[in-house]
Amino acid sequence: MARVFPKIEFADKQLSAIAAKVENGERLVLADGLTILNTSDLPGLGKLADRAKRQRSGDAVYFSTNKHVNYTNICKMKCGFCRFSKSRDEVGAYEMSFDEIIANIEPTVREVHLVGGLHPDWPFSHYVEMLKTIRINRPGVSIKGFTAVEILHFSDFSGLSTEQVLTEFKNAGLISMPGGGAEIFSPRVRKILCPKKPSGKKWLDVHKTAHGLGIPSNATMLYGHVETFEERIEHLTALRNLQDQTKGFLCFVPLPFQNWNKTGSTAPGSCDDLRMVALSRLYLDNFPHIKAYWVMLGLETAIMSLCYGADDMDGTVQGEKIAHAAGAQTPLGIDRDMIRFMARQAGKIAVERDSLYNRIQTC
Ligand code: V47
Ligand code: SF4
Repeated sequence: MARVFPKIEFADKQLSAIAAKVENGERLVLADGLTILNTSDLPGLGKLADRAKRQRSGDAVYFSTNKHVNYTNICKMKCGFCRFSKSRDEVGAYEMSFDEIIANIEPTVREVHLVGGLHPDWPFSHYVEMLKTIRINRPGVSIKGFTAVEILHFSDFSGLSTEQVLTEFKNAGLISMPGGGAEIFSPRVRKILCPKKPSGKKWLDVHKTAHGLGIPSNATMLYGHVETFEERIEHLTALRNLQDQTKGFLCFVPLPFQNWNKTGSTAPGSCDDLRMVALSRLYLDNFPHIKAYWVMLGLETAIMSLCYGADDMDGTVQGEKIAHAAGAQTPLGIDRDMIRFMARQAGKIAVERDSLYNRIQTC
């Protein structure tokens, strides 16, 4: 029997109109998104987004026993917001050998998140061999690998089309793609933050191609820097439009900008993070999952996010380097007990999943 939810009393009456739209299955538009990002009625917004989450996934919050492998930090792109990338001869530049990569993926790991800098010299064949080596040495591990920006780089380097690159990767063992590199699609913001990065349109085209080849993917948005609320919502609209066509996105991951220094952080605050998670859940009505990426949100805000529409915690995330290079204060990995504790704090049940969101076990 369908669950009947009690009526929510909103302090912000503008949210009542949005609730009516959500209830009637009507799509939210830019003005609704602005209302959500500006509301001071966080309790009302949380109830609305949590309801939308529960209608999709009940009490479950998903996680994966996973490892992030960032195989090199040498990157020719040099995005203004990135503290991870280094030039080849800079102190701290590194390249992982295949043996090091395999040693980093312990036999208990079920999924590896495999991304790195845009290495100026490594040929495309190096990445194909990387996938094959992981598949041979860790046959039980799903590989979620390579951002759309990396795929474009491999295509440039090799002269192959993005479709050919992705086909070779799929044949070598790639299961899905992460959502990195999207930043904010707005050309205005890209010009300021990462002028050399391929456009939002190119990012979307790579994901469209991947979906057409049966490679599902995630999408991200980096927020809390110089973008406007309108630009955030336009980014979500572009993702929603592509998802209408392909249905290939599994999950959306809002990434709060990490910008830590000795006196603290200029990153968005927790209330902005919660509004962003709730907006993601309500606006992206065709995305199955919304991720609370605890590495960048912080553990407390990640728990709260599970009450604001998120139904995924990424995972144990051992080995992450990108957020931590920018000063993220979160642990370098958490264990399953912590995942279970966080889910319970939010009144939810932790469910271990594989890369494609098939349930493995309840924790
Ligand atoms: O593309 C770089 C971002 C991304 C900073 O798909 C920064 O499941 C914040 O995409 N502050 C990589 N973000 C991380 C990523 C990701 C993470 C977790 C799960 C998934 C998924 C994807 O990190 C980059 C860039 O957008 N990034 N520097 C920074 N200072
Ligand atoms: Fe390179 Fe990615 Fe960092 Fe940009 S965000 S500099 S592409 S590693």
